[in-house]
Amino acid sequence: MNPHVVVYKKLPNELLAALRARFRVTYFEAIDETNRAAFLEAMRDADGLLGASVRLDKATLAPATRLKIVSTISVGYDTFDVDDLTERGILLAHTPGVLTETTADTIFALILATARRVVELAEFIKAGRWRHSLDESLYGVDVHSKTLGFLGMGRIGQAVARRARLGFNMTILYHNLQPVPEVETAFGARFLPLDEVLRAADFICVVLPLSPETEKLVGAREFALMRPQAIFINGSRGRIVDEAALIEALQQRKIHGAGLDVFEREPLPADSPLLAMPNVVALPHIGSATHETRLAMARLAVDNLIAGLDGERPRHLANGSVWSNRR
Ligand code: 8YV
Repeated sequence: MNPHVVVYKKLPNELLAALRARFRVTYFEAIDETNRAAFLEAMRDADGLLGASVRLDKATLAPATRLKIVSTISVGYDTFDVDDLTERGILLAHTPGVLTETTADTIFALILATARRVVELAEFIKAGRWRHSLDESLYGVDVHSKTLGFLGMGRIGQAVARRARLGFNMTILYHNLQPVPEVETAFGARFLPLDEVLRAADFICVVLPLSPETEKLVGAREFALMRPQAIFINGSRGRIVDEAALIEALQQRKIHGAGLDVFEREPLPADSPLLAMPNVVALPHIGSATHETRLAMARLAVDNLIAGLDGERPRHLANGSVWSNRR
């Protein structure tokens, strides 16, 4: 019998057809309270899973006793218990690389939009309030030639640093697990302790994966170290930030503003104080959300899944030791 694949995120028709030509496919365009029970039932005899944005922890996947590979349409894999999948010998494939530039574009859009009050002033015109030339009460702050401090310096951080240095002549500071010589050579970036980056930067940009080590990394202590004119940018995972501390820092004007594409809870509740602050630009996790990039991610995730079920090594594994141990 053909392997059983459960898909839990909407796929382009061409990719769904490619899966159906090879496997028995149970297809869900998205998971919600109306179909979650059916999804969990279908997983019980799944050989492969393909999707994104649904938390599939150890307890949820325990009944999936036939599972050989999980292929997530995302670079992040914090929605899984990687240690459990590894212990069970289940491959976890993901989609790094194809979304790097698009996500870096989103992050730089947040930097510009927050600094120059783009959303607030666009609404200003729409509300018919533009009646004379602007005075300083509506001025933004410059981005060019300012100092951008990174928390993290992986693929996406390096792509943002390239935009900042080569496009906007910004000074690059960063804190990371280890120094990244290529960004120091290419962009004059300086590796510093976390607190020094927070103290010195005009913009602080979080580009870290979510892990037990990074969860709540940025809280009240860290916001207190930032400059009052600092703008905080998060384009990675909301739970890296203590969101209550961020709200308090903004309300007490300990920082100047925030550009956020991710939140502790997603979707962000409509009554979040963040949505009532004019100095906050909030986006609904659009990091990689372009037609071109989401298609490329889906294609890569399907290729990873097919490889894993065909007994070949998927291109991008989050737990490569599972493959190595099989050899
Ligand atoms: C989307 C992301 O959340 O790739 C990631 O880790 O956060 C974003 O690209 C993901 O693609 C799920 O739709």
